[in-house]
Amino acid sequence: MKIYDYGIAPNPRRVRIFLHEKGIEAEYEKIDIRKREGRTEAFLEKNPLGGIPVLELDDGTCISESVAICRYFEALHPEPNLFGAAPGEIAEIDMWLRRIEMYLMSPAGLVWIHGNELTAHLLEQNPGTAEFGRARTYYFYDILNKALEGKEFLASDRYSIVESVALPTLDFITTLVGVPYKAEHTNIKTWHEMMSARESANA
Ligand SMILES: N[C@@H](CCC(=O)N[C@@H](CS)C(=O)NCC(=O)O)C(=O)O
Repeated sequence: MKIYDYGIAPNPRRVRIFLHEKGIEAEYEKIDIRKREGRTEAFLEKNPLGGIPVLELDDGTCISESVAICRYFEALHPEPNLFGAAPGEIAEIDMWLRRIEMYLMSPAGLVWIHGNELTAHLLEQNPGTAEFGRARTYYFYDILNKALEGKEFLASDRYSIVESVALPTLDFITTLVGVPYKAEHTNIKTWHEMMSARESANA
């Protein structure tokens, strides 16, 4: 099996961080998304949406979506458990995964697509959509900051997949997208620094 990957892209990085935390080694093949290699006819056969990461199994089955790929590896290697053990923990982890995806990555994605010069060649940008995305990102930063009050980890009292997903998401949004959290978001800053200091952050 192998994983189609691209170094600085946030979604493939989620999987690399997760696998590092689980102690799993994988084979990677680079798909240069800047050269639109994920949009070739051959790659669209693997993922009709054209994005990476994609996990290709030995029988040719292709699994896309970063969290689904992580879930596959968790099922294959249940320990260390990163998707939750007790029902409440499983649900909290799922809740935060969905929140990070829908209320952080999605609005920040609007800023990336409609407000960044690096994506200007892809479509006719709408500055109003970028502004909407920016406002919604800040709205979620406030919620995230409050949720992290007195907590080391977001969903549980231990490291989980939520951290593997949230770190590259936050790195992407605060750097490439250009929507940094505010100075008052001290809990996000502490969490961000702690997760960035883990060995897996370099995976
Ligand atoms: N929801 C997907 C998002 C996949 C995605 O958008 N990947 C980006 C890289 S971070 C990509 O391949 N962009 C290039 C493209 O879509 O052509 C996931 O979680 O894997």
